[in-house]
Amino acid sequence: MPYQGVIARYKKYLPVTKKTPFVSLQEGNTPLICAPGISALMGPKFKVYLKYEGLNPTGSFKDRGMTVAISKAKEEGVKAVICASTGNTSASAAAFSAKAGLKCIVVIPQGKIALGKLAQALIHNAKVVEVRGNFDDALRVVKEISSNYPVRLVNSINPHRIEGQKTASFEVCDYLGCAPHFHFLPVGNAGNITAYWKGYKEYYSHKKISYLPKMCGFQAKGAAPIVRGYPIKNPKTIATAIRIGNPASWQKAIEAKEESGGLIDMVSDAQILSAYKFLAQEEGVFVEPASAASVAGLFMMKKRGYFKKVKNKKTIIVCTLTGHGLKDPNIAIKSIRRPPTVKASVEAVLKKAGL
Ligand code: AN7
Repeated sequence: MPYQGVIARYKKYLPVTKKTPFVSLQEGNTPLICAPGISALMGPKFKVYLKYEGLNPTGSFKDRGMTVAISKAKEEGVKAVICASTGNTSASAAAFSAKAGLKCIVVIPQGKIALGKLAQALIHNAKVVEVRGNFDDALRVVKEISSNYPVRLVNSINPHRIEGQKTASFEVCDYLGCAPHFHFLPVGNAGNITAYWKGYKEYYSHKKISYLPKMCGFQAKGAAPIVRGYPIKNPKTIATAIRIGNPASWQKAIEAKEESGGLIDMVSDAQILSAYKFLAQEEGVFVEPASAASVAGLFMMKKRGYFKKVKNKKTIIVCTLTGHGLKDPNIAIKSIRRPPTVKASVEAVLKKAGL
């Protein structure tokens, strides 16, 4: 059977029945890439893998949850869906709604959405509305609209989103043949850390894995409500995807951290950009800045001596890279020097190319 998306592959673990229409773009089945550059920095007893979610059909992990949320909406006769978004949720909701023939309304913070994501929501014909405010303001508005009008909320407060997203941990375990020892990922609204942890626990209870990983989540320093312990009124970070001051799954993220014996910490924009460049230049993997928070967090914890106590002969670490680098081309261009322009001659090009 050719691959048909996460619902077809993992339906046994998902809230679907024979009556559920599978609305799929063949999401999931993303590569778990061996990262020799990062592994070398960690030391000989460590093996680091990158779960490259940027290779989903709309370029982010959101597609895993969206296929389930939109399929269930379709099954239940819903005609329209709505979401607030820092960009990727809206791109995914717009694409799956197009496929399902649903109306899609997207509410985004004005001027704070990466270019690629806005292009996606628009070209898939979502009704895009910008609000003067941040993601948290947008979420407040769409929650209220969805409880008073016949339109289904497809943010990660919708439990079907979490159900779909947990398939990423199934894939990690199926690929490795075991669980990782540590799982690093960025945290914004905290749906993904919630979903991964749920997935790992389910695989553990089905005896597919014999131990559980420690969940290590990272917020951006200027948008780190969970780390600081209070909501952030004006969250700030270049990683616009995780520019969130009051995460919807705050409590669930704390549970994931505590139950797994992991941590939730924060990394600066400078650390994020440095990991972003490392991934592109040493591993050949282009991600959007928010995604690099997982690797930035890994580098920081290594420096702090977090792994000194680890006794395993071989420690497996997975870092989730949540979104593709092409989502936010402006950041890439801004963070590297512009290319020089020279005369169209062999000598001039050779001189500049440093050959
Ligand atoms: C690339 O699209 O919240 O902690 O509205 O796009 O599950 O929120 C995006 C979040 C990490 C954080 N990396 O995940 C949205 C949105 C990328 C993201 C996160 C997001 P959660």
